[in-house]
Amino acid sequence: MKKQIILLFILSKLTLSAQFLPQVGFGTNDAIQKDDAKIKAWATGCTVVRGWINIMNKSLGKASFGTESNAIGVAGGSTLVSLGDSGTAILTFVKPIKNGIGADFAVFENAFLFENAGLAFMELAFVEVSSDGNNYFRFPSESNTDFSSQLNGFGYLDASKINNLAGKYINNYGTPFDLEELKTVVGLDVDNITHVKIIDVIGIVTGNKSQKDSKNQIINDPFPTPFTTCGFDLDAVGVLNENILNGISDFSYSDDVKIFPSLINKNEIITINTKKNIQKIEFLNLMGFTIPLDLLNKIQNNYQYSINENCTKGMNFIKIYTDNQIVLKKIIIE
Ligand SMILES: [Ca+2]
Ligand SMILES: [Ca+2]
Repeated sequence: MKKQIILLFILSKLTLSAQFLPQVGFGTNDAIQKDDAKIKAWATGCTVVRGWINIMNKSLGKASFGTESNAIGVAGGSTLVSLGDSGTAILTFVKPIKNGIGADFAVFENAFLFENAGLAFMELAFVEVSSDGNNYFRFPSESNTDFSSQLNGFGYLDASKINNLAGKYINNYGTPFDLEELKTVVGLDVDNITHVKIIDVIGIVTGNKSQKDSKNQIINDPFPTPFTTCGFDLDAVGVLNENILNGISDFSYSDDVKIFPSLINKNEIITINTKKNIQKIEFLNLMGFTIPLDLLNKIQNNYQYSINENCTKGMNFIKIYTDNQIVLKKIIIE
């Protein structure tokens, strides 16, 4: 009898804890399909700091699958970048994200369904935003998945127990985030979000590497996943609400980075003059399509790059990454 009561108690607790929207295909949900017309833009820049294949056994090294460019542009499942245990990705955009009606951006992972129970193999990530590129603020997350025993590397999760963690929905369906939830945060301008940071949830349920949601519950996520593809597999970040008044014109203004000529033909050379250290530059068109450009020459403060065949004609941008700033400069290709 006692056993039955305990079982009933556990069952009712499990039912109560399934309080969030279910997986795509298993009832009303708020997933953003990748072709949804509400998506106005996609991330145009991505910087990844890889995490470990197994944070408890660092001799295995770090995740290595995919490249940063795989997280740029439209969602589509086949091109991904794996973050590894506790790995991070920072996404940037041509125009800042603003707090409009409903969800403001969506994060796409490659989770897939397990049989027919609404469960899916997914890997989760915390999501943070910044309006200055320095100070990041985390969305309050909840994971009601039981954490009394570790989900192994092939474990399945129930989306209805998860809220505000990226990776909740299956591939081609983004997990939405609404900046309204962060509008009272001091130091954050929710109408001018320039950076979105994705942080792999390690997922281990015991020891000092376990991580908690904003309700102080340990997050159970498949662990270990000892492959080069381990950790959160970032596919894309789509923007639903853009701040069309800000962005390009603001970014373009930087007196200490000069570019010439601003009118150029393909296969000609552009020069960027700056005292700053340039880490890399990319060609960027208005559709958010980017091409990394190779440094040909550096003479004192002049960095020279060739505009290659793949660069599109018309008005475009050169995105310049310095040590502490990203600068966009307009160029016209004839
Ligand atoms: Ca909103
Ligand atoms: Ca993980």
